[in-house]
Amino acid sequence: MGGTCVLRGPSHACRTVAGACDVTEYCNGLSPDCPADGVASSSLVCAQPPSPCYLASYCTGMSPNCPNNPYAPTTTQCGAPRTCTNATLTTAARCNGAGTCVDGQQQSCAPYSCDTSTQSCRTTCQSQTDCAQGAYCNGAHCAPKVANGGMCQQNEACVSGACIDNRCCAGNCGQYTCDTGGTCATSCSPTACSTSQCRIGATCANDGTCGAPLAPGQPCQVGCQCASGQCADWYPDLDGDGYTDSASVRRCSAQGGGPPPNHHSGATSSADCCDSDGNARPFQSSYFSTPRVGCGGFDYDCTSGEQQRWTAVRPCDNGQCGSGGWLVSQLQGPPGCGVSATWVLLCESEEFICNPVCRPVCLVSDVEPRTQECH
Ligand SMILES: [Ca+2]
Ligand SMILES: [Ca+2]
Repeated sequence: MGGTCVLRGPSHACRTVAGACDVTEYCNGLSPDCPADGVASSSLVCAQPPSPCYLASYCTGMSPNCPNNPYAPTTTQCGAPRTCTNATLTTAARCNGAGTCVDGQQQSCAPYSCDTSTQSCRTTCQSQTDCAQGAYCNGAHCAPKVANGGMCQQNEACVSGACIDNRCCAGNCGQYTCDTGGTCATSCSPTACSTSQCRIGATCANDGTCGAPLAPGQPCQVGCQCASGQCADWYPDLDGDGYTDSASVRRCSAQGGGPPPNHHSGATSSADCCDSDGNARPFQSSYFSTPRVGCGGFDYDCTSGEQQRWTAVRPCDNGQCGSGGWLVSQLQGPPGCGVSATWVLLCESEEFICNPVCRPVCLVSDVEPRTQECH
């Protein structure tokens, strides 16, 4: 049976695909032969990257086979991104150039801290928190903190947090200086007259402690201890009664060199016997019923003895009628200084008793409580 062959058209694939980069050839309806074998162009992606550290694979334009996926370069970020916490920067995970993702490395930002807004290490500072622990912001740059004994200009510069007169110190020295080892002095020598133990502006008191310069009237040994700059012998009249002790004392002078308050430049002719009670003084004529303030005793007139104001006794017996006197026996005597007893204002006779001789019977008719006064 004869027949007529018809050439196949473009709807008929005439060669099977042999690879990812092969293309299908179709009959063209003009020739009985399948067109020449062709391959895909080099712009065709033939394999997607199997993991982040590989690149897409492109056809070569010459082979029907898809080449292996190339490795992503080492600049490729693949896993956890870069982070910065406190002062530790963790770099982003990156490809190793051989298809493997490698975790990021940790780096210290010290002496700076992390800038969390950019997840990076700071390179300048504006405040102390811009620096890592153990560093401080010096101008615009972080620097390591200084150990005790080192030089400093601010407290933040010191490990201890205490910059004393430009030296880092173990603590706040108060009025004391800090030595080259960073230790605070704890005592001073009153006559040293230097700032080696007391800080500038402070002076050393007689008890070996540093403090504010001594006020006029405070005990001193040398002028450098005193606010006035002068220490001299003065005679104290602390109670202000006009009489001073016969012995002088070393005291800080007033500003300008004069005597401090309640002191005189020379002893008075009669020495005060109790300079803490203005009522106790030479030639005191009054009597007192309470002991001297600060001194005790009742020698208010500085005569080295306590003289009683009221010495009369009036027992109101044995015929001793009359007025004025302590209601005590002759043997008992008047009460001592400051002691209270009964004072007879009047005892009088209303009758006589005769056995064997006649004498009046005295009766107490008026008394009052009274306290013995002395001076
Ligand atoms: Ca006095
Ligand atoms: Ca006296």
